Amino acid sequence: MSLPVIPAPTTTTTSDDTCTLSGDSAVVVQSPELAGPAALFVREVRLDSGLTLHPPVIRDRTVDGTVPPDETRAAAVTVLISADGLDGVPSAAGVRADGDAVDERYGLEVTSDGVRVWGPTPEAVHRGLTSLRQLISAHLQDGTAVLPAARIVDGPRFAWRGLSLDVVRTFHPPAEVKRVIDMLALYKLNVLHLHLTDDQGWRVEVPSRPALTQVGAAGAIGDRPGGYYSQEELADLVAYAADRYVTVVPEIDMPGHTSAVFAAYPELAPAELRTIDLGNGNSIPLNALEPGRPETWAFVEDVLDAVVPQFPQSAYVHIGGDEAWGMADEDHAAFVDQAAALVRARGKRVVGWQEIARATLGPDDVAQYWISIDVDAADAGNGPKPPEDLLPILVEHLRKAEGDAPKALAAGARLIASPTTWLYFDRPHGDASADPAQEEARKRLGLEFYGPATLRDGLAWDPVEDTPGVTSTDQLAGVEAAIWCETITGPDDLELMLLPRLPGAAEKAWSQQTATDWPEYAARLAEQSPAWRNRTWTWLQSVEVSWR
Ligand code: TNX
Repeated sequence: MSLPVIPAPTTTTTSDDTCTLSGDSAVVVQSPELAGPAALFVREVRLDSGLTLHPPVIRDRTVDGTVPPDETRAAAVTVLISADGLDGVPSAAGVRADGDAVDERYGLEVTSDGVRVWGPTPEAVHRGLTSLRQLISAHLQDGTAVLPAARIVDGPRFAWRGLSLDVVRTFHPPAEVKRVIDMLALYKLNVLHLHLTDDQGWRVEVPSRPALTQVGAAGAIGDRPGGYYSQEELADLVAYAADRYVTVVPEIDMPGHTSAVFAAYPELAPAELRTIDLGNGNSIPLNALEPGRPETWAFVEDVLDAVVPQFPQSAYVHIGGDEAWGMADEDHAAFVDQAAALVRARGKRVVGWQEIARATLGPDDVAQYWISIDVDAADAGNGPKPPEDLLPILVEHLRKAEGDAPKALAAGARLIASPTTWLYFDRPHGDASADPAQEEARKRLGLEFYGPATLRDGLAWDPVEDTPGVTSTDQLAGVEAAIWCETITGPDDLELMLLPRLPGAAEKAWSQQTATDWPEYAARLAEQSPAWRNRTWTWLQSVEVSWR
């Protein structure tokens, strides 16, 4: 029997016994460093399901100093540091965004006497408690959770498991970003990649360059409100994420996608500004930061000096590098090389979109593979349909892109798998919604030229098999979904495009089971809806899933 846990655990065995958790149940902490994960677990269970467990007890005293519950009254959840029985679980491939080598493997045992969750590190125990959260939500009825007896041993396939969030095309306020962090945490995703800068806006403070936020943050796409995260707000977001074992990685997109920089500091723009008119009221800028000018590098240094310290957990800085349309190849490569050197000089590692492979990469670098669009289909007009004037530029871009992943690998760099085909959540939903009100939103959301994809389509791939040039898990840093917000106007739109796809991305990033059977997955997915409802998260109520 498979348990309603996403991502699917490495090994699960079940038996006929049950264990009942109720408001009388406590969490018993066997070593003090687990007090944090235990307290977080109790808070999250309450938000997921309404079930209020007793505050955690460190053996015989409560963490917050109040009177301990009578431990004999009800089954308890015991958490402990131990590597018992975890030898058979492979260790994670790839690299973590925080640069650490943290063992996330855990065990979870439900017997008629209670629940035991263990792992060699507090983070491992936290991952195990996350599986337990899902079991509780799926089995809760009338205030008690009757859990099936089971033994799970589990660990991640990949170390880097993330979501790239576009906060430029639509500015998502901090409270909404926290909801997204909550979603990541529930599915054992551990990276939030914030796409902080683009043509339409600049969303992070650089005190030495005040116009970036005073001018560059003013707008978004169309007449959507602008905004930026103050240093205090970012510190709060980064800490909120860290408490949930999520690392926030900043992206400063350059040398292209820099119209907001040029609006703030026109002296950094090329002498002659060029754009392609798309004929539909939109245009695509062909302007980039120029590597040959000293003021470009004074600017990049100022930005890195201000931004890097705002993301203390991240071992990486994402330098963008994508779609520097209109820029000569050698200028792009020269720019990326120097930007990367400035990142390394600040003690951080380099990650960028796959186009950075055209510069000089090394084994510590990470290139994010995204362009899985079929170039011949695009060229023949059979595939995705971009605006007509863009087609020649796009086709040239796609042809060059074919060499990126193999080139990065040949340089010893790792890839993050973010293929547009399966992990771009701004692709329209192909499944109809059971809720007629959602059908209007569904038809409006997502970039048309990608074509729609169903939830089932989203599962039918493998990160190793479907990334060009990759033959072993360790060539990947991990897996990251991306959500771009050209069509997304606010929180409801954002959540409708993230859910229910996000757990599917987590399945690919974490689960050791490489083949995913849709009906089996859909049954597990259906069990997620009670928690989503309790958390007031919006999700596409796909007619292909029998939601609870
Ligand atoms: C390409 S993905 C972009 C973004 C767009 C996205 C739309 C990438 C690195 N660049 O600027 O928002 O397509 O899906």
